[in-house]
Amino acid sequence: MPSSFTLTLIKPDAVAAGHTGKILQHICQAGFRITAMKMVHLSEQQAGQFYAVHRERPFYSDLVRFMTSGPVVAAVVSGENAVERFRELIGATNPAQAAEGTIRKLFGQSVERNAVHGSDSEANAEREAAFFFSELERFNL
Ligand code: FUP
Repeated sequence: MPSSFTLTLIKPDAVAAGHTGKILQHICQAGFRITAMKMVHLSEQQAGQFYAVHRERPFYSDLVRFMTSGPVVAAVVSGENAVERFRELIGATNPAQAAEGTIRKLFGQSVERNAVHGSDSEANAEREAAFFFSELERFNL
Protein backbone atom coordinates (compact mmCIF):
# COMPACT_ATOMS: atom_id res chain seq x y z
CA MET A 1 0.00 0.00 0.00
CA PRO A 2 1.58 3.34 -0.99
CA SER A 3 1.84 5.55 2.09
CA SER A 4 2.59 9.22 2.51
CA PHE A 5 2.48 11.74 5.32
CA THR A 6 1.37 15.22 6.25
CA LEU A 7 2.16 17.55 9.14
CA THR A 8 -0.53 18.70 11.50
CA LEU A 9 -0.58 21.19 14.35
CA ILE A 10 -3.27 21.22 16.99
CA LYS A 11 -3.26 24.98 17.48
CA PRO A 12 -3.17 26.92 20.79
CA ASP A 13 -6.96 27.51 20.84
CA ALA A 14 -7.74 23.80 20.64
CA VAL A 15 -5.00 22.76 23.07
CA ALA A 16 -6.14 25.38 25.62
CA ALA A 17 -9.77 24.27 25.24
CA GLY A 18 -8.81 20.67 26.06
CA HIS A 19 -9.64 19.33 22.60
CA THR A 20 -6.31 17.59 21.92
CA GLY A 21 -7.55 14.09 22.77
CA LYS A 22 -10.75 14.38 20.76
CA ILE A 23 -8.89 15.72 17.71
CA LEU A 24 -6.32 12.91 17.85
CA GLN A 25 -9.21 10.44 18.11
CA HIS A 26 -10.81 11.92 14.96
CA ILE A 27 -7.52 11.58 13.12
CA CYS A 28 -7.01 7.94 14.15
CA GLN A 29 -10.64 6.97 13.53
CA ALA A 30 -10.29 8.36 9.98
CA GLY A 31 -7.62 5.70 9.40
CA PHE A 32 -4.45 7.79 9.77
CA ARG A 33 -1.44 6.78 11.85
CA ILE A 34 0.49 9.14 14.13
CA THR A 35 4.15 8.56 13.25
CA ALA A 36 5.69 11.41 15.31
CA MET A 37 4.28 13.74 17.96
CA LYS A 38 5.35 16.44 20.44
CA MET A 39 4.00 19.46 22.33
CA VAL A 40 5.93 22.71 21.84
CA HIS A 41 5.49 26.41 22.64
CA LEU A 42 6.72 28.20 19.53
CA SER A 43 8.81 31.36 19.78
CA GLU A 44 7.90 34.36 17.64
CA GLN A 45 10.86 33.57 15.40
CA GLN A 46 9.79 29.94 14.96
CA ALA A 47 6.13 30.76 14.25
CA GLY A 48 7.25 33.47 11.81
CA GLN A 49 9.48 30.98 10.02
CA PHE A 50 6.73 28.35 9.86
CA TYR A 51 4.30 30.85 8.27
CA ALA A 52 6.96 32.74 6.26
CA VAL A 53 4.94 32.27 3.05
CA HIS A 54 2.27 34.59 4.57
CA ARG A 55 4.76 37.30 5.66
CA GLU A 56 3.26 40.00 3.43
CA ARG A 57 -0.36 39.20 4.29
CA PRO A 58 -2.35 41.58 6.54
CA PHE A 59 -3.16 38.80 9.02
CA TYR A 60 0.49 37.70 9.49
CA SER A 61 1.35 39.48 12.76
CA ASP A 62 -1.94 38.47 14.41
CA LEU A 63 -1.38 34.89 13.24
CA VAL A 64 2.13 34.80 14.74
CA ARG A 65 0.81 36.30 18.00
CA PHE A 66 -1.93 33.65 18.16
CA MET A 67 0.39 30.76 17.29
CA THR A 68 2.78 31.81 20.10
CA SER A 69 -0.01 32.34 22.66
CA GLY A 70 0.34 28.82 24.07
CA PRO A 71 1.63 25.35 23.25
CA VAL A 72 0.73 23.46 20.09
CA VAL A 73 0.78 19.71 19.46
CA ALA A 74 2.73 18.89 16.32
CA ALA A 75 2.37 15.49 14.66
CA VAL A 76 3.34 13.66 11.50
CA VAL A 77 0.22 11.88 10.24
CA SER A 78 0.70 8.99 7.83
CA GLY A 79 -1.62 7.19 5.46
CA GLU A 80 -2.53 6.74 1.83
CA ASN A 81 -2.74 10.07 -0.04
CA ALA A 82 -2.25 11.76 3.36
CA VAL A 83 -2.01 15.43 2.31
CA GLU A 84 -5.27 15.48 0.35
CA ARG A 85 -7.24 13.16 2.64
CA PHE A 86 -6.16 15.06 5.73
CA ARG A 87 -7.20 18.40 4.18
CA GLU A 88 -10.64 16.84 3.64
CA LEU A 89 -10.77 15.69 7.27
CA ILE A 90 -9.95 19.16 8.65
CA GLY A 91 -12.20 21.15 6.28
CA ALA A 92 -12.05 24.69 4.91
CA THR A 93 -9.73 27.31 6.47
CA ASN A 94 -12.76 29.24 7.77
CA PRO A 95 -14.68 26.95 10.18
CA ALA A 96 -17.94 28.69 9.19
CA GLN A 97 -17.43 27.38 5.65
CA ALA A 98 -16.11 23.95 6.65
CA ALA A 99 -18.22 20.86 5.92
CA GLU A 100 -20.21 19.21 8.71
CA GLY A 101 -18.18 16.72 10.72
CA THR A 102 -14.79 18.21 9.79
CA ILE A 103 -12.34 19.01 12.58
CA ARG A 104 -12.41 22.75 11.90
CA LYS A 105 -16.23 22.75 11.85
CA LEU A 106 -16.33 20.86 15.15
CA PHE A 107 -13.55 22.67 17.03
CA GLY A 108 -12.63 25.91 15.17
CA GLN A 109 -13.77 29.33 16.35
CA SER A 110 -12.70 31.64 13.50
CA VAL A 111 -10.51 31.77 10.40
CA GLU A 112 -7.52 32.51 12.65
CA ARG A 113 -8.43 30.26 15.59
CA ASN A 114 -9.25 27.29 13.39
CA ALA A 115 -8.06 24.47 15.68
CA VAL A 116 -5.69 22.64 13.32
CA HIS A 117 -3.12 22.98 10.56
CA GLY A 118 -2.61 20.52 7.70
CA SER A 119 0.13 20.77 5.05
CA ASP A 120 -1.16 21.89 1.64
CA SER A 121 1.28 19.90 -0.56
CA GLU A 122 3.70 16.99 -0.28
CA ALA A 123 6.64 19.39 -0.62
CA ASN A 124 5.34 21.47 2.30
CA ALA A 125 4.64 18.31 4.32
CA GLU A 126 8.35 17.40 3.93
CA ARG A 127 9.47 20.89 4.90
CA GLU A 128 7.08 21.17 7.85
CA ALA A 129 7.80 17.67 9.22
CA ALA A 130 11.54 18.45 9.10
CA PHE A 131 10.83 21.79 10.85
CA PHE A 132 9.42 19.98 13.92
CA PHE A 133 11.06 16.55 13.94
CA SER A 134 14.49 14.98 13.52
CA GLU A 135 14.83 11.60 11.79
CA LEU A 136 15.19 10.00 15.25
CA GLU A 137 11.77 11.33 16.27
CA ARG A 138 9.92 9.88 13.26
CA PHE A 139 8.77 6.30 12.86
CA ASN A 140 7.83 3.89 10.10
CA LEU A 141 4.59 2.72 11.65
P1 FUP B 1 -4.89 26.61 5.43
O1 FUP B 1 -3.96 26.02 4.41
O2 FUP B 1 -6.30 26.09 5.33
O3 FUP B 1 -4.34 26.52 6.85
O4 FUP B 1 -5.02 28.16 5.11
P2 FUP B 1 -3.94 29.25 4.66
O5 FUP B 1 -2.62 28.62 4.31
O6 FUP B 1 -4.62 30.11 3.63
O7 FUP B 1 -3.77 30.13 5.95
C1 FUP B 1 -2.88 29.74 6.98
C2 FUP B 1 -3.40 30.25 8.29
O8 FUP B 1 -3.48 31.66 8.27
C3 FUP B 1 -4.81 29.78 8.61
F1 FUP B 1 -4.85 28.58 9.20
C4 FUP B 1 -5.31 30.87 9.51
C5 FUP B 1 -4.57 32.10 9.05
N1 FUP B 1 -5.41 33.02 8.28
C6 FUP B 1 -5.93 34.12 8.93
O9 FUP B 1 -5.70 34.30 10.12
N2 FUP B 1 -6.70 34.99 8.20
C7 FUP B 1 -6.99 34.81 6.87
O10 FUP B 1 -7.67 35.63 6.28
C8 FUP B 1 -6.45 33.67 6.23
C9 FUP B 1 -5.68 32.80 6.96
